[in-house]
Amino acid sequence: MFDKLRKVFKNIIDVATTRTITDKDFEELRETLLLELIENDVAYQVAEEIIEKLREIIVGLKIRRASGNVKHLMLGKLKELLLGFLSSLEYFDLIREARNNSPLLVVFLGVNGVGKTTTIAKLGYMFRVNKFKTLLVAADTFRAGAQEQLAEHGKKLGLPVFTRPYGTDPAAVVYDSMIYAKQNKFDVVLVDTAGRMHTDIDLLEELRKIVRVTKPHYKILVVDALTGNDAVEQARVFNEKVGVDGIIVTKVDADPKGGTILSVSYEIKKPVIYVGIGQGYTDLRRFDPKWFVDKILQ
Ligand SMILES: Nc1nc2c(ncn2[C@@H]2O[C@H](COP(=O)(O)OP(=O)(O)O)[C@@H](O)[C@H]2O)c(=O)[nH]1
Ligand SMILES: [Mg+2]
Repeated sequence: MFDKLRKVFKNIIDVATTRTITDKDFEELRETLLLELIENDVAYQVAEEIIEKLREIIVGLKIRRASGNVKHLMLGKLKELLLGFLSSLEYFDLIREARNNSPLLVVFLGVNGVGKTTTIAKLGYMFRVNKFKTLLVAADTFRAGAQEQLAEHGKKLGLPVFTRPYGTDPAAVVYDSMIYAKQNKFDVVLVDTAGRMHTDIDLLEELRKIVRVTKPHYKILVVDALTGNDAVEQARVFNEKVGVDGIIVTKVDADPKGGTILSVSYEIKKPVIYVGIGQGYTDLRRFDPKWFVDKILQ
């Protein structure tokens, strides 16, 4: 996980702690550093900001004999720098929200293949473990097999799955599912929506309608860590056209880079709330900025 980005930071720490870097030296490092960050899915603007702050940290840093101290000092400052991108965003916890709203309605957005259905199943498992009565809703009434896929997870997890015939207006499906959930005293309703391309106007309109009609407590965007810039673009479009409250980044276990997490939240100023770290039901982790930054600067 994040090996490549870790290496970028390790290199810069090594350079800055073995000799004193002047402004001119830094200018020479700058281009390479920018490219390395971008190659690791760090969005351009984020990379530029990181580099500017790095300059402040390392230019003129006096290297004394006790270089261990310099290294320690630099690590602390870098940690602060990276945390600055993440910790200013207002984090929320779906478990706590489920205690405050009954039933809690959460709609998941995202393009095909990012891991949306799997993530909903993982969250269903998490809620079940925490003793919340949970309903999964198949609001993708378009793609053949979409309902069956969710139903299969429901069966394995022992969670009911609300469906309506293919072709039904997804907004009506979600609306009806909330009536059903209230009647049957569910605590949490998790809605799987159709994932086509984020450039698909019809899909975006369909999602807007779900939001307009059912007023979910949270709209969560699911993106794939491995898609880098694409994930950032998806975040921008979904946030602009539908609205996004929080982000889940999947496939982090298979991501050698690491920049996607920094970049998506920077782009839309919304927090990453969970990360997917595998294909099993327990492979979901509450996102903790400190965990992320520690992994990058290990
Ligand atoms: N390694 C890994 N694979 C994942 C993760 N989340 C989902 N996947 C896989 O991604 C693929 C697509 O998942 P799916 O939930 O069907 O995507 P959807 O089209 O967005 O609903 C499946 O093979 C999942 O097992 C994750 O966190 N890590
Ligand atoms: Mg799906």
